[in-house]
Amino acid sequence: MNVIRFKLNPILTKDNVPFKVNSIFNAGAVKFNGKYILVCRVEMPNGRSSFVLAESSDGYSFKVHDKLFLTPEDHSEFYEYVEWGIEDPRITQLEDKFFLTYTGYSEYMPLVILAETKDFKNVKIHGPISEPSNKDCSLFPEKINDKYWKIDRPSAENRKDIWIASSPDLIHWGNYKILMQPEPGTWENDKIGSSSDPIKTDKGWLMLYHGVRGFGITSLYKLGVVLLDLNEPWKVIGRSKEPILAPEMDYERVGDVNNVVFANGWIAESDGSVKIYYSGADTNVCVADTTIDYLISVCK
Ligand code: M1P
Repeated sequence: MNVIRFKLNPILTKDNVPFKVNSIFNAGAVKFNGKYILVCRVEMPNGRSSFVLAESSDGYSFKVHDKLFLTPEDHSEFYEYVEWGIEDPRITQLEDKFFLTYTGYSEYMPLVILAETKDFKNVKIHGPISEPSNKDCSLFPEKINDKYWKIDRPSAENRKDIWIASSPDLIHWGNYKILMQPEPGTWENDKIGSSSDPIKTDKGWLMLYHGVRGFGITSLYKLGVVLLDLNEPWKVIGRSKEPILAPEMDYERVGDVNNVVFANGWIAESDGSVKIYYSGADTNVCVADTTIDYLISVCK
């Protein structure tokens, strides 16, 4: 199986949101109490983003909640770092807690915010876990060598690479290492960023990522996959040579930002299948099906 788009894509558009938004897109995904939960970014009419939950019993047909889940205003002591919006949540389950890593956007430029919840009702916001500019942060879903691990994308001096770091407590980070750089002259020439929490397989950690290449005034966002060593996750042991998903359909080609497929959520099922939740043209939420075996095969 390759990566197969769901035939009823997009599964969510702004018409599915029971209040006024400009768009719904870039959803983090997790299974909780037997339900599929999406934490979706909604761009509000003022152009700043918040999060709303959508839930489903089959992973394809979602109902959007009628109230926002998390807003910049919920960030009281950290408000100045999220005043322009919160964006692109990734969700990682660590034991009985769900950790959200997302972009806080403000006059200081993007940085990474950490929050946690046990029930998708009450949220504890820990605040920034990076300086600006940094985004696209995902956590590994278990400790490795007795440490927590994150991947993220600092930007400086025109560099947009993926880095990895470890922590004893998810708050204090160090042991920074470069993980991946864009591949010059390819579909990911300009920048890369991680998509969601890596999936553990017997061959290594599977990590989904986006790669970007600019053409004149437009940029193409595509998805690739990489395999990291199980015990030394800073070591790349395989990487897709070609994108596994690229903008082709009208709902990926045309929207608020044309020619974008962007993912920040995926769910691995017990039968080896994987649902990739992604957005087309920064305007909707879509899903595509694939398998762990296929994703590993393209990393070889
Ligand atoms: O427009 C595509 C994406 O652009 C940015 O992603 P990144 O900085 O990682 O390339 C983000 O604004 C993202 O929300 C958006 O989908």
